[in-house]
Amino acid sequence: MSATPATSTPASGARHAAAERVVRVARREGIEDLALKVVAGERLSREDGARLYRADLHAVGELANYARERLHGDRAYFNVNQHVNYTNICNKLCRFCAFQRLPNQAGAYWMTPEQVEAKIRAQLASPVTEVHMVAGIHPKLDYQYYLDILKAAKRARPSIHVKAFTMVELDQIAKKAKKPLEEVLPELVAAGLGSCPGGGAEVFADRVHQESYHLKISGDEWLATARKVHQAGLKSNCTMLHGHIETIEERVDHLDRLRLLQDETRGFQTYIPLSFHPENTEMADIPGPSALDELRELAVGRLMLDNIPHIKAYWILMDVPVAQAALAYGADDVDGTVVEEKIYHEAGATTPQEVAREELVRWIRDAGRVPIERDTLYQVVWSDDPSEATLGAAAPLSG
Ligand code: V47
Repeated sequence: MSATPATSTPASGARHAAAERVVRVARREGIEDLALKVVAGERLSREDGARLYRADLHAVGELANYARERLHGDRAYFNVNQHVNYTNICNKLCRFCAFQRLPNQAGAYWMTPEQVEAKIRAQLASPVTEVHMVAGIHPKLDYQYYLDILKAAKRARPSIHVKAFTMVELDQIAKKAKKPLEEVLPELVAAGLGSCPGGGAEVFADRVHQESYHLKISGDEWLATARKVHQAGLKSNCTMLHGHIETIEERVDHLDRLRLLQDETRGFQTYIPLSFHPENTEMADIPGPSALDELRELAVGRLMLDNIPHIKAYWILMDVPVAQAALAYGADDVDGTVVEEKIYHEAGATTPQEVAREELVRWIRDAGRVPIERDTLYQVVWSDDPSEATLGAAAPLSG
């Protein structure tokens, strides 16, 4: 690398110094070639990805932080949201899930549209901008039900953005509608759907699909469904469920397949690595990932997914201090206030089920970042930094 950039401003000087530092640290840990690629904005290969999983964590973290700051500076995003899990009845029997119930099992429930509406009305005093609606695959719910719960959400709070239905739910909804998803999506949008969450992707590899979630759509089907969602003009998130039976190569394959679809559609907003929570699941003998594994997964995600704008450290999954540290390991988003998280708490999560907006702001500030409240599509809702007032949509990807 040259010692000084050709036209030097304080900002370009600082970027250059940061680049020199990450290359130096990477050299010490045997990944200088990867650091030079990242600094030059070159794409990392699958082989590079596998090396990131085996290299020194803190060198990988520094590199991911470099990529994160190049995109987002000191900004860290959060939102004021509310979860509604409209049913826990599910016929997919995923071995990693503690949330699912069979129809006659103790604790099984489904919400009527009126109950969904009441849940959302109950939060009217709080400045919620998003409802996150995901659930099990209840085989008896008909197509009209899904339209009705969207309408119920909008009736309760017309301004709310409804982020609902994973690719797995969308597959079920189209089957119930007896129509192609391409015809169903505009009807869901007309009823109130705003975008889709990233769940249900698990690990795309066929081996993992067969061994831990074989009744659910495959990796190929998840990607094909996401393609249709993006082609319908909707944004979605994407995830990977890590820390169970998958290998490093299967994780890299998963990330690469997300990246290839994103090259095609540009529809993914945010990648969220979901750390496996074993309690009360059929895979309870597996310990699940450590905090260090979680940091690495976020960092590798930032470095491999060079075309996905945001990386989320979902605070519910990890202790708050880990989510704070994650903001220096590639993550730029911590999710939101949540209100009544169920999926991870059934599986042993010990974090609170919700958090006040002011607490999120404090956590982010304590981590040395600038908190930005965003809406679901990353429009700025609030910031205490006056320069953010004109930020608008998500910062563009560079490199
Ligand atoms: O689809 C289920 C996973 C997902 C377990 O898009 C588990 O903003 C770990 O998708 N251990 C649902 N993971 C959660 C989800 C999500 C969460 C937060 C934000 C967004 C977003 C999406 O959770 C499921 C499945 O992949 N899951 N059980 C478990 N025991």
